[in-house]
Amino acid sequence: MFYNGFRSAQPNMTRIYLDNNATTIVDPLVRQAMEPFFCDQYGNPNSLHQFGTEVHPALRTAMNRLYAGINAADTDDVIITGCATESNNTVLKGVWFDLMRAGAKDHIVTTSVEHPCVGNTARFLQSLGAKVTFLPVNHDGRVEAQAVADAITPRTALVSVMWANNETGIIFPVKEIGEVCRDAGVLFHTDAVQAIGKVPVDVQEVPVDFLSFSGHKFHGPKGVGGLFVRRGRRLPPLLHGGEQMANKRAGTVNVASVVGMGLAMDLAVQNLDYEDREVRRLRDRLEDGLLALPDTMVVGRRELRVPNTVFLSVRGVEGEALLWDLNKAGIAASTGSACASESLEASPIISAIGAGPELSHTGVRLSLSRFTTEAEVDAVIRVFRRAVERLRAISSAY
Ligand code: 7TS
Repeated sequence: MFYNGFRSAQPNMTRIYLDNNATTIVDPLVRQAMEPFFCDQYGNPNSLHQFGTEVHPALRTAMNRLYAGINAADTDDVIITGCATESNNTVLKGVWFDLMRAGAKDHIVTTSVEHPCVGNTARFLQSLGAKVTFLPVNHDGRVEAQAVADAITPRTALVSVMWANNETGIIFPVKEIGEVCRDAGVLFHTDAVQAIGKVPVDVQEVPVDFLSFSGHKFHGPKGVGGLFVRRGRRLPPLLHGGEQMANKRAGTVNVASVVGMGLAMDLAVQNLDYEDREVRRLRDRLEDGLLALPDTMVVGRRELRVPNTVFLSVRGVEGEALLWDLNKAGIAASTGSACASESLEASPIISAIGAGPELSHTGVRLSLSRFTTEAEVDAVIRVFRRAVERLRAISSAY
C-alpha cells in the first residue's frame, strides 16, 4: 500500500525527507489522476463545448471528496483557492470588509503562533484600524478556550485559531473554542493546514464557520488550497473577476490540481488509522532515539500533538548548524516554518513555553509522513546523534 518505488532512481544517494510539515511528496496515485488534465482534457470547465464539459465529472468527484473529507454538508461551500495563504487572507480580509470596516465590530482574536499568513494579515488589518488580540500560548504550547472566552468583547467579529501548530504539531482545543465562539455569536475560523490527514477533521463536530486547508500538505499538489464556508456565512471574495466558484473566488479553476487535491484528501482520510498507529509509532521511535541524547527537550506532550511531528531542542547546538549537518548526510528537516527559515530569530513557540533563551535557538522540527520508513527513522537517529556530538564538541556554549 505504501510506495517506495519512486526512490529507486537514486539508489546510492541518501535522501530522507523529514520535513513533511513544509510540504509532502505527491502521492503517485494523485499524480497519475492529474495527468489527463494537462494535455488531453485541458478544457476550461466554464466553456460550454465538449472540451469544457468533459472535465466536469472529474471535478465533481474531486469536490465530493473534499466535502466528504471534512464532513461538510452539500449546502456548505468548499471554495478552491490557490493555497492556504489565500484561504486565510480571504477569511480575515473578508470579515474585515463585510463586518468590521464600517460596522460596530472592530476586533479580531488570534494567537501569537499562527502561520504568518494569518499573523501578518491580522497585522495588516491592524494598520487599517482593526484591533487585534494575539493570545500567547501557555506552558503546554496551547491556547485554551477560556483564554479565548476572556478575550472576546462585544466588538469582536472573528476568532482565528489554528487546528494544529506547524512548528510543534500541538493540537489546539478547536471544538471548545468553536463552542465559545458560537455561544458568543462570534465567527470562528481555523487554519487546519497541519491537521488534515493527521487527525480527523469534522466540521459537524467542531463548530467552525471557516476552515482552511492546503493540498500540498497531504500528498496533493502545490498551489491549490481550500476554504470551507459554513452555509449562510457571508464572505466577500478576495479575488473579484469572473463567475467561477459561484462568484466566491474568481479565476479559472485549476482542474488538474483540484482533481489531485480531491484524491489526496480521500487517501488522507483512508490513511488516518495508519497515521495514528504507524506514523505515530515511527515518530515516537524517532523521538525516543533522540531524547536518549543528554540535554534534549521535546516541545509539547505527545498526547497533545499530531502523530507526525517532533520539535526538539538540543542544548548547546544551533538549530541551523544541526540542519546543515543533517542536510550533508541527505536528511531534510527544518528549524520550524520554512517561511521563516531565513531569519535567525529565537523560536517564538519555544520562548512561549518558557524554555529560556538558551534553548530557543536550538529547535529542530522533524515531520514524518505515511511514506516514512523505519529504516529511515533509524538512520536519522544515528546521523542526528553523531551530528550533535560533533557540534557540542566544538561549541563554546556547551
Ligand atoms: N498555515 C499553516 C499552519 C502552515 O503550516 C502553512 C505552511 C500555511 C498555512 C501556508 O500554506 P500554503 O498553502 O499557503 O503554502 N507552513 C509551512 C511550514 O511550516 N514550513 O513551511 C511551510
